[in-house]
Order: sequence, then C-alpha cells, then structure tokens
Amino acid sequence: MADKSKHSYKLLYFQSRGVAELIRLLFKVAEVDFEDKRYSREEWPSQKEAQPLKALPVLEVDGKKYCLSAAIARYLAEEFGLMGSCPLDVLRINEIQEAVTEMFKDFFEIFYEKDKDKKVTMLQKTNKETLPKFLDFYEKRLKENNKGEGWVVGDKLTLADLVLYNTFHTITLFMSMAGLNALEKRPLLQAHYARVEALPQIAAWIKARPETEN
Ligand SMILES: N[C@@H](CCC(=O)N[C@@H](CS)C(=O)NCC(=O)O)C(=O)O
Repeated sequence: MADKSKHSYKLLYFQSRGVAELIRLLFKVAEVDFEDKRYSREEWPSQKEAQPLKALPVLEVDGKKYCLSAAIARYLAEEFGLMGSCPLDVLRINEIQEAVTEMFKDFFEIFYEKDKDKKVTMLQKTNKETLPKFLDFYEKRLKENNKGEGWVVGDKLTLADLVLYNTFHTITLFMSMAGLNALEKRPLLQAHYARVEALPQIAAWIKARPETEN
C-alpha cells in the first residue's frame, strides 16, 4: 500500500457520480484523503477554460492537473497497490475496464434519448442484444479466478472489481427504468457485487456520499 500522505489530491467534478465515482471509490478503498470538489452548473463556465481538455474530472496532484477518468483511475490504482502484481494481471484489469467502456457506448445513446418510450425500447434491445456478450465475458473472467468466489484478478481486490461494482450500480439503476435487472440469472456477478459493496470502506461511503441522480 502506498504511503497515504505521499501527495495531496483534489478531485474536480460535478454534483454527480458520473465518470468520477470510480476515482472516489479508489480513494475510499485505499483510505487516502482527497478533496472532493463538486462544481455546480452555475460555477462550471468560469472553471472550464482552466481544465486541460475543458472537461472534468480533473485530478490535481500536488497542485498539478491531470485529466481523463480512466487514466486517473489507473494511476491511482497503481499508487494504491490495486493494479495487480504482474503485467498479466494489469492486462486482465485493463481488459475489464476497456470492455466496460465499449459496453457503455450503447448506454450513452440511450441516456441522452428524451422520449421515455423510445428509451425503454432501446434498453430492452440492449439487454437482449448487447449486454449478454459482455456479461458472459465478466462472468468467465470471474470464474477463471478462484472459481468465481473471490476477486476478478489475483487474490485481492483490484481496480477491476471496483470497475465492475461501479458499472453495475449505474446500469442496475438505469435498467430498472425499463423494469429490467441486468444481473438477473447471473449469481456469480451478483455475489461479486455484494462482496465489493460489503467492504467496510465501500459500505461506509455508500451511506455517506451525497445522493445524486447520476
Ligand atoms: N472521457 C472523458 C469524459 C470527460 C467529459 O466528457 N466530462 C463531462 C462530464 S461527464 C464534462 O466535463 N462536461 C462538461 C463540458 O464538457 O462542458 C473522461 O472519462 O474523463
């Protein structure tokens, strides 16, 4: 585990979980302090130009700005000893993170659809046509490691477990709009989700974090 006081961290994002929540989960699991700065819609225009890609999240490390949520998450996982113990572990972890990014391409379009009925139809289609391939993949990876009874990679929690947990949290909420449960008939993935959520640091954060829509 990294020296907890090695750097000073300030996370800049909005009043939502969005693509910053994985970063917050990493800090919480590692029990490393960070400033969780959340800009309002009104504040954002005055902050935008100061950001490297004019978007958030941005992580300030000792006052220097770093951007792009996946890059930040990988950096923190490395710092906090959550990036596996060899290059092949890193590859397995990256596979999961990239698969989630690919899977989300479908969801972004649905997310921005304004027509409620259209949204439900799109969710049903995704649930039938896109999701199974990805769920099979996550399940296979989990099963290959300790028969699916532990973590996705190796014998301790890594970034990959947090990625899956955070993803299913969002997707479960989203799909419930169409009366669907993404993890139905996926007991291994359900149990893995519950295992991550039961970690004391995660359980405490779920209770304490501000309630936001997304
Ligand atoms: N792929 C980037 C996405 C960055 C991004 O698009 N951020 C959005 C919020 S999720 C943003 O800053 N929107 C405000 C704007 O573009 O003005 C990442 O993961 O960091």
